[in-house]
Amino acid sequence: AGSLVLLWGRWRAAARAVSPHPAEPALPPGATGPDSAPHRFWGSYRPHVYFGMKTRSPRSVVTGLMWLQQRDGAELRHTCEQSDGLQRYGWVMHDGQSFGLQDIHDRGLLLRTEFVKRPGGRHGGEWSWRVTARQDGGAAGSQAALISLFFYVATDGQGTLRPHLEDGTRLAAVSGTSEELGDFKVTFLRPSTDSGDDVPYCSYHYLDAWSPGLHRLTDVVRSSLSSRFVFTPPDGSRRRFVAVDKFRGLPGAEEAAHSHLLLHQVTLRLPAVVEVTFESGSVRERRGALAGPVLTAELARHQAAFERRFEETFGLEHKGFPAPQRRFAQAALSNMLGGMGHFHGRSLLRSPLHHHPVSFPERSLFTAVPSRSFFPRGFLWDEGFHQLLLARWDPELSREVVAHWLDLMTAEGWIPREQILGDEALAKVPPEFVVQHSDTANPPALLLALQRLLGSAPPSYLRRLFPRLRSWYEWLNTTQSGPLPYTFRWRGRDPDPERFLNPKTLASGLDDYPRASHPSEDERHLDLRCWMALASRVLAEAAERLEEPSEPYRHMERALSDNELLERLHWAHELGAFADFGNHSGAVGLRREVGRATPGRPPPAPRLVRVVHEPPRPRFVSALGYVSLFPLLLRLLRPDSPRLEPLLAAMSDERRLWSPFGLRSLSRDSPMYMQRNTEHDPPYWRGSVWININYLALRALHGYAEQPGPHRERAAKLYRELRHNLIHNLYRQYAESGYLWEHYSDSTGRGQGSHPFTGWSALVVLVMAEDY
Ligand code: 6A9
Repeated sequence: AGSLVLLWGRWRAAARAVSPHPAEPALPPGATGPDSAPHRFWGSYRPHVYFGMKTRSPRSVVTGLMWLQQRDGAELRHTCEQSDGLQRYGWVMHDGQSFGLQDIHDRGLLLRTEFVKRPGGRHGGEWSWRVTARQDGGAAGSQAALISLFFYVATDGQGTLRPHLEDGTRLAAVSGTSEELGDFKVTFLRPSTDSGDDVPYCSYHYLDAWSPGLHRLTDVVRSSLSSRFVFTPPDGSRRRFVAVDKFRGLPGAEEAAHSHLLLHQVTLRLPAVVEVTFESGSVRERRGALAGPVLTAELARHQAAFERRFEETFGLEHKGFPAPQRRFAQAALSNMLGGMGHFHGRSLLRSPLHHHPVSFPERSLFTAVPSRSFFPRGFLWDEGFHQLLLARWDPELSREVVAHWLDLMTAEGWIPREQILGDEALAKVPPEFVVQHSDTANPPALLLALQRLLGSAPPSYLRRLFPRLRSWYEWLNTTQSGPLPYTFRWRGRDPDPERFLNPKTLASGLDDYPRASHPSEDERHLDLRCWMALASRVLAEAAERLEEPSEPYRHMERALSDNELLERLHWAHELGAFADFGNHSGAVGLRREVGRATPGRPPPAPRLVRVVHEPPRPRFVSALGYVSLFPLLLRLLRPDSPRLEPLLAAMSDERRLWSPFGLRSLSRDSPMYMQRNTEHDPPYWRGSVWININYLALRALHGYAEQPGPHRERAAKLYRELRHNLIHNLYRQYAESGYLWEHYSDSTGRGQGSHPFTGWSALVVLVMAEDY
């Protein structure tokens, strides 16, 4: 019987690790649907395509745009790809709800994509698009540029679409029905010139095809293109071009037909304007089509409202920022809002008790994304920073996002770090990165956003969140506990230390930031301890607002912000800073090793292996960088702490953390500074400037500058200089490269990593506004 009980216990634990949390969902059922939230039902919630819309529902009908410049070597554009090499694209204005304006610069072509929504009916209202195509710059060749725009509507496993053809080739409209939209009609209006006249000549094609899923739409269209067509305007300038022909199936695709695609292609000379209207069958009386001059007026009205609201919210004009910098800040915010996605699908999870990954039940996630091209999906700690910004623009929207994330929680209280939901998201991730491990945490940065929302959040909202917040906290507190009381340790570090210069700690979010050289159970991680202090404080504040017991959280908060205990556990005298503790060797390196040769085979490529020159022992980790600053970053250090001075000194020292472009992640005199981890793995958090941490630094310095204390003046000075450097460099990079980036070089300021990466770079708006 004893062993049966044991088995039962193991089975239960395994099931809990990967099954949903039992508390009622933070989002009441239907809360995001067309009845409760019609104003947010439709949106540009497909951040991974250059332009597209869908509804916040599981298998939404989607709409989108593709384009092709009709010249040699030009490619079909659809999903945002870095390899497309566009000079610049992104939302110039976007209000996160009913209006957006985007400019796309693609080698001589400027596409402006705009949408505006109009409320009405019972299915989330109606909307219109305007796509304006112009020559960009004077660089075009002698021949007037010819381009094709492809507008499509596609289903995702439910709903029906019907084409309406004119003259056999022009897809004038698509009518359809779906679960969440009822009857609807999408109309592709005839193109006009800039001045509103009919274009002199254009050519129409259409495609009616079935795709295995939304993730194959580009392939379906690409494989249907044929170059047998001739453009024959009346002026006699004939030329060949490419258009959709018959769809003959995808090579090698045996998958079932899942998505019905109807696509309208119009081919024309620049400049041209094409409008599309979406009309809902449930709108009984329509004040005329939202097109032409009516659309022009609506767009202008929304632009003016956006400008006004932006100034009311952030006050950048009032602060004296010139127009180009204000436009930059508007674009940063707009790309954050225009990067919001609605994803639906199942995560693949794995617990230490499972041999195979298990799929979590279907979930929807409404979230911003770090990068539309490279990471168009949800990341847990990134989202905390995204929502710090969005909570200022639209607290209701932020509340929804936070609730969505909490509803992804497992029975144990774990929230998987990376959310890869649905075929389109999955198509962007190499298989080895898909499975999420149930021992792997991620900083609870969402609590930073929640802290900002607490003041204005309705108690009913907090009450729904609270059981989940409590579980999340408990989960972190127990599964990530450290070797001593009031210490913490990130689980899930790279298991094979000999393969890396320093085994990574993906859970921390600071991936390759140097930690103890030999992962062990004796480690204590300073950043996690500080995150837990913050978590304790936010939990206590939430509990107090709900008149729930808060003393356990307050107790933890006091213990974790006790400066004496902090020093005992984490002050490294030899480093002159706070540090992690663990089984650590300060003398490791990578050596090129040539593998053993096999006779008759080419010699194997040399690879890098780690050599340990000095055996590890329990000690503080000899790295000065972002982790060392955490007690300051999260404002746990008292303003009169004797440790504040050495930290401020390290921050302002050019040989250590100060760079003209922001604080670098790792001190320039650290042995690991800008060192690769393996031959395939360049440095990431080993010197570069990261904006989320710089934002925390500014927020903290601003706080220390406001409180009396011996270092007040110094903090104020550092604050001013750091703020200036950060704004100046991000603006310069954006102006020069067209993008915000994932991180920035500490030696040149250049943007690095993926782009566009609005993610935490958009915090520059709060920095400009001095809103902490
Ligand atoms: C790899 C491969 C095309 C790394 O911004 C998201 C995260 C951050 O949370 C983290 O702090 N980024 C930072 O160190 C990007 C992580 C991407 C991991 C997935 C898949 C490429 O897919």
